[in-house]
Amino acid sequence: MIELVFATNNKNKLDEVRAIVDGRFFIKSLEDIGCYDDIPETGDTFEENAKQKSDYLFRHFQLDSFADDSGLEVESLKNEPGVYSARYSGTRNMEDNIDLLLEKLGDNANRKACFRTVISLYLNKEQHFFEGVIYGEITHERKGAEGFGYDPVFVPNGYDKTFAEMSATEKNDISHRAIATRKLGKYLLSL
Ligand code: ITT
Repeated sequence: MIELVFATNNKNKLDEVRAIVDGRFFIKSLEDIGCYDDIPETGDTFEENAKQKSDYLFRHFQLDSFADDSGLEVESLKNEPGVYSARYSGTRNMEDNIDLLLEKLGDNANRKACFRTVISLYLNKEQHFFEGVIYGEITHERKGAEGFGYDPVFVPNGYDKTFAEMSATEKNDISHRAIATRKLGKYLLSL
C-alpha cells in the first residue's frame, strides 16, 4: 500500500483526509515520524505555503510527503482572510477569527465566499499540486458544532446548513479538501 506522510499539525485536517482516502493509502502523521517542528509557512499563496511544508519534510526527514494549505476567501473582503485564515485576528483563536470576519462583513449583502485547498505532493523528487474549491455564503451568525475553523459560518451552495451542521461524512463528500484529496488519490493510483 502507498504510504505517505501528511505534513500537517492540524488534527482536523488529518482526520478528514484519512476519512476521505478511506484506507486506500496509509497516511502517516507528523507525530508518527517523530516530527514536532513548527513548520514555517511564510508564502503569499496557498501553493507556496503547501510547497514549503512538503519541502520541509524532504529536507529534514528525507521523506516523501504531501501538505495542505487552505483557507476561506470572501469576495466582498477582497478574498480575505485567504492565506491568513488560521491567524486572521492575529492569533489562532477561531472565536476571535470568526468574530473579526463577521464584524468586517457587517450587514453586507454580498456574502459570497469559497474554501480553497491546495495540496502539494513531493514524491520521487517531483512536485505536484492538486486544488479543491467549494463555493458558498457566509452566514450572519454561527450555526452548528461539528467540523473546525470557519465551518460554523459557511453554507455551501445548494445546501441550507453550515459545514458545522453537517456530519463528517457529509462534509467529506463535498468539501474543498475532499475535491483536492480525491485528485491526489487519482494521481497516486495512476502511478
Ligand atoms: P497546518 O499548516 O499544520 O496544516 P493550519 O491549521 O495552520 O495547519 P493552514 O495554514 O492551511 O492550516 O490554515 C488553514 C486555516 O483555514 C485553518 O486553520 C482554518 O481556520 C481554515 N480552514 C481550512 N480548511 C477549513 C475547513 O475545512 N473548515 C473550516 N476552516 C478551514
